[in-house]
Amino acid sequence: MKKLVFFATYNEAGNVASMIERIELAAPDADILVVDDNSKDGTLDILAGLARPNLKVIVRPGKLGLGTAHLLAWKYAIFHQYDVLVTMDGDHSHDPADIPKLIDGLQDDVDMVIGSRYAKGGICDYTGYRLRVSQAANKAARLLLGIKLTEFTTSYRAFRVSRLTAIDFDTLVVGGYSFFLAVVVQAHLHGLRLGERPIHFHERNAGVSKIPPLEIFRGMFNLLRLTAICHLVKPAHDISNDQLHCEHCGCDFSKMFVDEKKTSTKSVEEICLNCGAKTARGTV
Ligand SMILES: Nc1nc2c(ncn2[C@@H]2O[C@H](COP(=O)(O)OP(=O)(O)O)[C@@H](O)[C@H]2O)c(=O)[nH]1
Ligand SMILES: [Mg+2]
Repeated sequence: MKKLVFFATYNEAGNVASMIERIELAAPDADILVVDDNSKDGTLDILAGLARPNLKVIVRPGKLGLGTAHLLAWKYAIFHQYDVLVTMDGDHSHDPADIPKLIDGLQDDVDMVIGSRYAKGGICDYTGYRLRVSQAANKAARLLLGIKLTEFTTSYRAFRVSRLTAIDFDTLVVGGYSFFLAVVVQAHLHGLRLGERPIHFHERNAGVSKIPPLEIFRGMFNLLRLTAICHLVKPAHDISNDQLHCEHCGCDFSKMFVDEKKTSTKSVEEICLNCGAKTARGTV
């Protein structure tokens, strides 16, 4: 079984080397992919010094966002024909020792396993306001979406790669951290079997959180939008998740089409998840 473990980095100089060491210990047979958005704190120098055959680093030209970094990792895993993809944060909030447990979860006829802080046996080290917001957001998601999970928002997940293309990637190009909730909803709508395993979620090790202060409002709006989609919208148009070559950066799999709904017309945009190039393709 070919396994890929992925995390995104933006200014994680204090964490990146130890993350890779701990992943190698927990999953010695896995390859590791890091997508960095041109960190300026020395993360890239550290990664360059770690050159090893099982490590691939993709450096994007600037801060293109966490969601598109994850989508690029999905496309990388599909293009390179991995069987299993594990995604996680790069700040030690997610304990790499849990990787085998998440991968094991795929065996019970499950296509996507979420590492849950709120499942029986799970632990979240947040305290006070942040704990209450996180608990409330996940409870609200369960209630409004009607999806029987306890965790919707962490990025710690294992995927059966062959099932990723059942999801319409176009629906996942949403801003900020809303990506992770959108993935659960779209996976559910497109028939993927979802499961959970309890995890211990730790405070980040070094550095600072990159969550913008107003993200909570975007998250609330996104939950309402996804609730409507979940209950009212049937996955409609044909899914095209083809691996498309980007003429700007030369990457063989990073380009995708995104429908932009304008008032009366629908325009299609090409975006590259690797270099950020955007091109309008006209209206349909
Ligand atoms: N490549 C990339 N990584 C990001 C970006 N934003 C956050 N990250 C990484 O995503 C992971 C989670 O971010 P973090 O700030 O810890 O979010 P929090 O744990 O929810 O506070 C960390 O490894 C960050 O370095 C981004 O825009 N681009
Ligand atoms: Mg974090």
